[in-house]
Amino acid sequence: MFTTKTAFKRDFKRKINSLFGKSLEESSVNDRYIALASLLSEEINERWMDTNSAYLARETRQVYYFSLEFLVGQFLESNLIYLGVREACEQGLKEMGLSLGELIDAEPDAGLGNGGLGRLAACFLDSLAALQLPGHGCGIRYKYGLFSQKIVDGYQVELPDNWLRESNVWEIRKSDKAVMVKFGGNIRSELDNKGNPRFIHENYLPVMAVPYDMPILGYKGNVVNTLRLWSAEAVDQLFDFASFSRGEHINAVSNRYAVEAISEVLYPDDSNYKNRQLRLKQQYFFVSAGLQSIVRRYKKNHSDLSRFAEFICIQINDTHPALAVLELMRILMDEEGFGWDEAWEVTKSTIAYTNHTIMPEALEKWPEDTFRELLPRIHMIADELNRRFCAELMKVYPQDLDRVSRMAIIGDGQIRMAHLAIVGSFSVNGVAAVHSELLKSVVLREFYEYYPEKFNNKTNGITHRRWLLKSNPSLSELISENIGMQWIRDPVQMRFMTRFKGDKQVLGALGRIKRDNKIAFSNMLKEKYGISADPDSIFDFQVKRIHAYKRQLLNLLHIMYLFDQVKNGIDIGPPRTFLLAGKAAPSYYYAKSVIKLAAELSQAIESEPRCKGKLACFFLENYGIRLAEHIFPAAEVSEQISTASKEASGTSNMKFMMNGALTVGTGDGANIEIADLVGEENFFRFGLTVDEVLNYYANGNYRAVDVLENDERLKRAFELMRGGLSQRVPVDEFVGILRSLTDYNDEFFVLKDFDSYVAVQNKLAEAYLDRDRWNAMSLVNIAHSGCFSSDNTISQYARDIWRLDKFHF
Ligand code: 26Q
Repeated sequence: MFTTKTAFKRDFKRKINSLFGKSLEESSVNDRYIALASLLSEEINERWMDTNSAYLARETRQVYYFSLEFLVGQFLESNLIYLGVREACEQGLKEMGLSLGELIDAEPDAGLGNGGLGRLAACFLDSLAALQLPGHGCGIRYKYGLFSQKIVDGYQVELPDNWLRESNVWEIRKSDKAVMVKFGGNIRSELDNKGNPRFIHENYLPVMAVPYDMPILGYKGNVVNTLRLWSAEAVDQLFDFASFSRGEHINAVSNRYAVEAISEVLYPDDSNYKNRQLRLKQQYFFVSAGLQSIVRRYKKNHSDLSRFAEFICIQINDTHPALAVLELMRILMDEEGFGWDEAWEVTKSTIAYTNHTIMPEALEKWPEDTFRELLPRIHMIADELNRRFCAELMKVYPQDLDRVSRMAIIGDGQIRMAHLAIVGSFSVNGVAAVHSELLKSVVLREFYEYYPEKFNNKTNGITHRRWLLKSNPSLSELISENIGMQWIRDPVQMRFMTRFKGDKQVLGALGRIKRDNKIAFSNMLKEKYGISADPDSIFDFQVKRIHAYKRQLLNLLHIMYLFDQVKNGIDIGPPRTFLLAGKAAPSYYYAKSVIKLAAELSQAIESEPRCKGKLACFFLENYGIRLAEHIFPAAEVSEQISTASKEASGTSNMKFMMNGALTVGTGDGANIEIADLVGEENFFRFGLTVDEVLNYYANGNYRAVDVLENDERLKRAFELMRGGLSQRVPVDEFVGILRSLTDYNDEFFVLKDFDSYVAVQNKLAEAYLDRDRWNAMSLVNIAHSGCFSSDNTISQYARDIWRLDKFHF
């Protein structure tokens, strides 16, 4: 592998010639991107093979992270950094008159996730490899990732994300490792020669699961783990030659389409369960394929499947892969001849479950009928498991049949996936301290009482390599200059930066870096979106999925208030630019309306001359990993304003903090841990606490209209929303939003928290005037952010749940 720029230039030109039959001059930007990525792949693939054979030879315990989402984004630049050749490439390309940045930009984003949960899976893979731990991902190779978002006339329009159009250089198709997944049909039972029943699956629809493996390279190490993504393909018999010959071309291929639809597209819903049969097919498809391939690999060098849990651990990312419990039972019993008890022992010692939500509407429940029809054998196993579990509960709570039916796996004609996941696993964790406590005391209380030993907390984290080292090189440099480079391996050492919180020089440098990043961001906005954002204003961001509980509306209400102040000639302090971004689920009407409101407010402010140089607000189109990497380095304020108790953890809060933004936040999710670390004086906290929110829900004594009646600022904002923003907008455009606040009594306490939100925003504006003080606060946040590196999170999973050892070559 090249290490000098001269060697690089030679290899690069050869690669272009051999791949495309073109000279360097004739090649396109995309050709060059592919050539560079292929060069890296050659090196990565060697290390990959070495890692795999070492794992196999040493029978290392392996973890598999099962997830329906992996929001991995781009790989080229990280891989360059991790291999230690970024400089050589950049210089070499420069000498050939080419820009590395242009090639990096040419890589499509792998947007195979909705938001937090999918990105978490990606950060975890990065940390596993960096820490040299044997952990791999298992998911679906969606042909289309999360839709790309256009804003047309203020409305969200969804376009397909065809990320595979130009081929994916990092993946390798492994046809020889394909497995069969069976849907539908019926189950016949017969007695084997010992008189035990055997179950035979007949008349099923076979679906071929073909794995595509992507290498996950560790930071400057030799470990390369695997992200295995499954693609659904029809078996050849499905092509109906008879129909085709009769000229019924559509019929002939329709079965094939029905099968391939399974891995066609990622469902764009988050935090809201919807009963969609294809979604259940996706879940079973990848869980079955993943487990079959793990069992097959296991049998290569183990004869005794009863020791499976000693060597294999499966972490399921929310309940989406919870069918793993039933599928592992099926494989062990039907294919490996285990009895129930023996199979159950193995299954529940192999699987661990992470919960990511407490919103009841997000809990997955599948109608039993759908289940029975689509997965007849899996349904039988679920039924038997439920029968046994209920019998067990009856013994413990003989007087409380209600409790037994509340805790049952199957009830009201539905399969409750969370109950299945808890019963079938040895560990249940939440994703931030407060969230894990709420699971124990409220959402899953009865399960906690029954299985206290299973419950634990693992606060989320983010990979500091992508979210700081790669995306904010100048801040990384400043840290290294002051405390050395050890923090890259051991991010908690970023704490040493607190030494400089009184150092004018370091604080000045920090301020200049932020300013430069803001200018770079403004330039990008101008070029790509035609938006002018003033780098002399406070850059305040709220970027995340649009959801009522995340309260983008609260942010907008405050901006409307400032808008009004400015129009009335009242000073609002330092100039401010509010930037919002995020996608709405296509069928989530309310969320789409919030986007329209942001867009209309933005327009209204832009067309108001008095706002110039004082106030601006923009909604940025198509939030995703790529845009996020530009946003965090330029951010000064991070809006984390969910209704207390609703956000399980949040992870953008950590990314902002790591890049020196100060948080305006409620006491929710990981915000609480952030505030604890940096201290209240370095955090802008506001709003109802978790206990207050829960009390209001319990007592039903909140009256939203009373709050509205007594607040002139809110009344003015309501007028703006009732046609006051623009003549073009019909007066009832935002009626859904307004009704949610009044007629539906403001479920998320937007009006209730408005006053304390405005107060904390005023405090923030005041604090910004003292720049040394502000930079010191920013520095303290950066210094403590190392605690939220996913390296820490993964070390805790590895120690407490997976019992993994670091792998030594
Ligand atoms: C379920 C059934 C049917 C269709 C879709 C879904 C579905 C899909 C995605 C349900 C939920 C999701 C995603 C949830 C999610 O991203 N949750 C976030 O997880 C983060 C990582 O733990 C937390 O930081 C966030 O607080 C949490 O909202």
